[in-house]
Amino acid sequence: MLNWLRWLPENVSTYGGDIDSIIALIWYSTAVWFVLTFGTIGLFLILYRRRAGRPAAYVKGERLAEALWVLVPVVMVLAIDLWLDFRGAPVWAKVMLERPPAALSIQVTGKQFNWEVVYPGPDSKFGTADDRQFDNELHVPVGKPVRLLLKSKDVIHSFFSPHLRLKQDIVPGRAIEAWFEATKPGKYELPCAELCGFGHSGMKGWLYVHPEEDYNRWVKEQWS
Ligand SMILES: [Cu+2]
Repeated sequence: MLNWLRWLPENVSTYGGDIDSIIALIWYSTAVWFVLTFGTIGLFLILYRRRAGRPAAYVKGERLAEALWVLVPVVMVLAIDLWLDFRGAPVWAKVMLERPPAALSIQVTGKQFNWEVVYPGPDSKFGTADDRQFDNELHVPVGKPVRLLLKSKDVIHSFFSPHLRLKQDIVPGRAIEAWFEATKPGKYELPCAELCGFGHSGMKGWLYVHPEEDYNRWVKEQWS
């Protein structure tokens, strides 16, 4: 990844690179636009400052020139916007629309101020006796597409994994799907990204990405 995007947390998701390229594009175009705009303002401040012997200009208005000062930047901003849409659409499709068949489904329920993580167990069905719940711990195998069913017991929360580049709002009364495939084993933070009450800042869990063998061992331990 580009050097000056290193302030982002390490990407450990299959689609993270696509997300980062869009972040970079927005970042660059905004930075260039910022420099252009404030550069022009600064330049004009210096060029047209008050100077001894130079009388103030009496401007009656020039319709065409004034219109162009508005219309040219409008066209430029519009072009940048359309370019971002054009580049962003395939990434949106990859992350939101084209979900690969999942190796496992996990239900994550947000509540003030915890993540309740429910596994369907060996029968792969939720709501049966072999379901198991873990608070604030999400265990997954590396290199496998994982489907998340996101729910809330009370208010709006937001499931956020900076390392997976996955952030999805959770709305009470709805079950919202999300997916990811982790590329590197490790322990990663899972904060809530929607101000949800007085305990919001402490609402976080951990994502444990295991090598496949370790994950299978963990499953065996839990459902022995
Ligand atoms: Cu929350």
